[in-house]
Amino acid sequence: MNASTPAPAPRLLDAIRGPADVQALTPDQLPQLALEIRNELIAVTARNGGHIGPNLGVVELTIALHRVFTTPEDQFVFDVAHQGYVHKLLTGRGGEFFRKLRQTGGASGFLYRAESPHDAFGAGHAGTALSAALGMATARDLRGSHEHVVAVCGDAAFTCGITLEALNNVVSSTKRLIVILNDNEWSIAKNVGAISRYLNRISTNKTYNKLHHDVEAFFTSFPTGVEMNRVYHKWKRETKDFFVESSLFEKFGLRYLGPVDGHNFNALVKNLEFAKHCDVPVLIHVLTKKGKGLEFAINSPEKFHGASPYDPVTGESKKAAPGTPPNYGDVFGHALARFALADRRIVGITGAMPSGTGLAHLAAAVPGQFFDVGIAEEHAVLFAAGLATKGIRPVCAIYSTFLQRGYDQIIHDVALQNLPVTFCLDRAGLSANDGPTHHGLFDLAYLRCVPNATVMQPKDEDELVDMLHTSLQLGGPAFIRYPRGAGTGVPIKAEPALLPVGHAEVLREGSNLMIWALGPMVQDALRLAERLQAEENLSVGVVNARFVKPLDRTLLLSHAACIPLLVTMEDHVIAGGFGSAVLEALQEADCPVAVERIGWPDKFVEHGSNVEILRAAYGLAPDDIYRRVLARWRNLSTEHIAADV
Ligand SMILES: Cc1ncc(C[n+]2csc(CCOP(=O)(O)OP(=O)(O)O)c2C)c(N)n1
Repeated sequence: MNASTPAPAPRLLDAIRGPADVQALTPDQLPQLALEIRNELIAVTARNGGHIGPNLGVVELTIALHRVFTTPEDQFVFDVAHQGYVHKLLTGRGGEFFRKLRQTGGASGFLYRAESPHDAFGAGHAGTALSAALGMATARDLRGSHEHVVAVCGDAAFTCGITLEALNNVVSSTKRLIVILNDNEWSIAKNVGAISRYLNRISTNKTYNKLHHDVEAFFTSFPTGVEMNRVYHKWKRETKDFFVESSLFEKFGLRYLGPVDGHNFNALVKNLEFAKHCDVPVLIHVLTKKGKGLEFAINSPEKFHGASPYDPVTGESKKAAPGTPPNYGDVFGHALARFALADRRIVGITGAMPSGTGLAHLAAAVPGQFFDVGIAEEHAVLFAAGLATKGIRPVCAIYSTFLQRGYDQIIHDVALQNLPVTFCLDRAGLSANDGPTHHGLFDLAYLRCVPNATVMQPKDEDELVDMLHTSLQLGGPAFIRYPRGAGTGVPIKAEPALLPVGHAEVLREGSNLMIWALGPMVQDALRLAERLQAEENLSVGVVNARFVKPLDRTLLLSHAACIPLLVTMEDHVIAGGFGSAVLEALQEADCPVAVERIGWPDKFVEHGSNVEILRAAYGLAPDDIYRRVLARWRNLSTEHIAADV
């Protein structure tokens, strides 16, 4: 810049340190703030990836919320919390912290109570906002305080059972709760189900829209603020009969307002001000555009719901390095489509994740054998159980972390009746930049205690296809877990193999140590064995465990009988996982062999830039594991020598 170049005007956004700064802006500055926020969201997510579409859609809504309410005294509960980036930018989490969104040391991609006092309730899973907000509003009433509680729910949250359970309880729990229904007609894919169709009818219905405009006209003739109570009562009298009594939400006892243009500051602020003064729970139906302000995100809402890094001008995703193997999810989806074409009894079920799970391939190949049930994992599992009673072979594709929702149905409905349902758990292990709400680190612990369950994990994507094929021949429930992202690049056999259930695969013999590894840890185990052999001259064997349940006890006990140290490796928490299954089997056989268990500790693992960084942070980098195993081996050798002496 030379002396004659004018300095760029300072951004309004850079002066925002909290809600007071948002409230100090004049109304005519708000569009400029919105523009700056959108530019920041695009710049950061283009580099780091993230939930760009949902956040672009709630820029005006979030600014309006912070104009009308004052956090942290007032409290916002965002459903899923993937749309909380704008809230972060307005509550002192901009600048470098935001630029490192979803990276080690930067802002999380969701909301956390530990990250900011402005995050009243953490989330990452869908459908929790209304229940949590209702609890908070009820606590406020019990304590006699006066703050406002606002739940911000997407339209897809209303496909979740919990949201409907909360809705059923609103009126009996509190008189003061504000619910924002942020309706953009999309879940990750297009929203599904009867409620979605109902909302669509409201937002396109002329009577509702007329009502909305009349309400708007009414409001614009009155000042806001101190006058509001009088205005409200007059308005209530005059419009009593005008309320659309048939509104679903009115039937649940909530005052329905809307639909409101979610990109119009004036309309948003007026409706929020109005709701703030109501003495009944209020639902404001806000219509927004997912991806607003970014043409390609508007045109491809599914791709830009949660995008990987992209070109901010063209929208093209950053290309994977040449030769990158296909994702586990895609391999699974293609294989299932192939199996389903050959066997019409096979169907696939997703809870609102057709592309994430790979089931979109099934939907494209055989749409009649594909079901998207919305964000309704409990229903997905139970629906599968029902299908299975009639000879259908359902495959439920649900991320490891989201299957936690369907646990009772797994036990009570599927396993107890020994129904043949296959569960495919993508994202087993870390989902690094998403963080603790999305890591799939608990499934082995919660599944291997369930009678009748077969629980397995492939070492590569070809074995995943074998496992899927094998599971479809079983007479009871089967669970296949596999990690996020690319496979190992092995070729997929033309015809899948039927795996012998409960049999592990010895990949390398050894006489000093035997490593029993699960899933992607098999590759780590092979490298570890090589290195121990090369650097310490140890004879190290490797077993691809394949089945956690039933465990290959015969092979395990044969190793335990002649090898002094067994090592288990898993991408799962140590507590209750694969290593624990090994320990239990050895203990039951009274077999006193030393076992070193490698896995994640008893902690919630935060988000990080990538898996390698997080592994290093928890002492699970390959070097750490090498040192740990070697130290255990040396200790053991010393103990043996001492015992011999
Ligand atoms: C229990 C659960 N299942 C699935 C998901 C994956 N997921 C994240 S956001 C989302 C869609 C949310 O749609 P909506 O609430 O309408 O918000 P929008 O993104 O459209 O703003 C889904 C299915 C999740 N977070 N939690």
